[in-house]
Amino acid sequence: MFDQAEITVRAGGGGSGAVSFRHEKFVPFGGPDGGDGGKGGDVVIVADETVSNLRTFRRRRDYKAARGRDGAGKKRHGKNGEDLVLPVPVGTVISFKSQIGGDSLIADLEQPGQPVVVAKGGRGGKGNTHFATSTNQAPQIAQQGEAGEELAIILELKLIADVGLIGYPNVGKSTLLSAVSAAKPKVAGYPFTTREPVLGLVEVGPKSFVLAEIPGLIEDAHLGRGLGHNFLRHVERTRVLIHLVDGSSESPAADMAQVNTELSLFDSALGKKPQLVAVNKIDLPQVEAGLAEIADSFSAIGTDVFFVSAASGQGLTGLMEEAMKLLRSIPQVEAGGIKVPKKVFHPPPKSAPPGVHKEGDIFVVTAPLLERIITRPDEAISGIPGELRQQLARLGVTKALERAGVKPGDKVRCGNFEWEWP
Ligand SMILES: Nc1nc2c(ncn2[C@@H]2O[C@H](COP(=O)(O)OP(=O)(O)OP(=O)(O)O)[C@@H](O)[C@H]2O)c(=O)[nH]1
Ligand SMILES: [Mg+2]
Repeated sequence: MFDQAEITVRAGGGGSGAVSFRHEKFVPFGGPDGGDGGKGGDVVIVADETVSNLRTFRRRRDYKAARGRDGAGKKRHGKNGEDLVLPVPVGTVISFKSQIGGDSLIADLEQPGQPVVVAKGGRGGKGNTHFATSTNQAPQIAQQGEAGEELAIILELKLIADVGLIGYPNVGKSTLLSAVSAAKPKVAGYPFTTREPVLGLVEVGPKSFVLAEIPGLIEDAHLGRGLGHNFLRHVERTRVLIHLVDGSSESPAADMAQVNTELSLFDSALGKKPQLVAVNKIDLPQVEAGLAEIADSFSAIGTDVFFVSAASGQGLTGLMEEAMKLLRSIPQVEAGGIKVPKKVFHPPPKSAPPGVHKEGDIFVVTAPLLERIITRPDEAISGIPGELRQQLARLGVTKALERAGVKPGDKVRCGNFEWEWP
């Protein structure tokens, strides 16, 4: 009963900062005026009521937001990359697929309009204006844009049950669910056969609703007895309850009252949810014989009841039609129009201290932060500019190279920048 898709989302990278200098008529040595790069677009997933399934995401798996534009001279800031917004059905659960294995929950989009940023765009690089110091008025370096976050995620559409099927263990909930839907929960003559909620789609004419069997509730379920407590949360999401009682029990009305007490003790709002009460197993001779008495005991407490047999199917159509009617009388979106703040999910950082390895005679440095420092592309670099040396020391690259045994005259490479070790 799950609709699922696995996709890769990539936020836009930041634009690069510019290396540029003022060229003014009467100013022979203009200062640096390289603008910053724009921020990359985020990938945002939004719960959208007009989307009903995840089919689109099984067809196309890669999603990429726009990159930020590069900065330019005259301190012009690069344009920010546009966000990529992916609409998914309300009720979609998003989890992060970790390379190490195991998934972790990113978001549970339960409310229409609820957004979550699943991949954050990279920040724009700083232009060379930021690198000017009192001793270096003409910085030749700027910063490249930061890479956008990239991750593999799993989208799962949980069917949200409209109607909850509750009642004591063994009253016939699974039998009823399999009689009215295609669900196939296990049926057995002992309590707690069903240990997790089971969902089924019930069709009533051209309409349908999702019915969920809530595992057996017993006295003190709210204190954690039986299986009830964990599953009361599922009841919270439903809009209508069908409360099934066993007609062959000693006192069906007392059973119903007991389960309702449990519901209210857990959460008073649950006890107030609209309920349809149905007495089951009326096909049994002893139940049939006592029907009038059962009817009296319910009317004494002011409760209308349906009489059904999950086994023979008697009365089930009427019960489902009534549930549909009740559902339609309750507004679907109670939380409509609520503004939910956008949450941002950050995958675990990949940052690591700078690494050095040798490729032939060349010392190759892997240091994302250093790779982001760029030099003026039109300037041939002889040796290593003093300003870059400072950055090397600051980022721990100098130490890493020395540890790797670099000697003056050796070739060093980082990203697409190569120079000779002084
Ligand atoms: N005669 C008769 N027996 C029924 C009827 N409905 C269910 N039963 C029987 O009652 C027993 C329990 O049925 P289930 O459908 O497993 O009951 P449940 O409420 O899902 O039980 P748990 O999941 O264990 O809480 C089984 O032996 C069923 O065959 C019915 O309408 N008539
Ligand atoms: Mg069951």
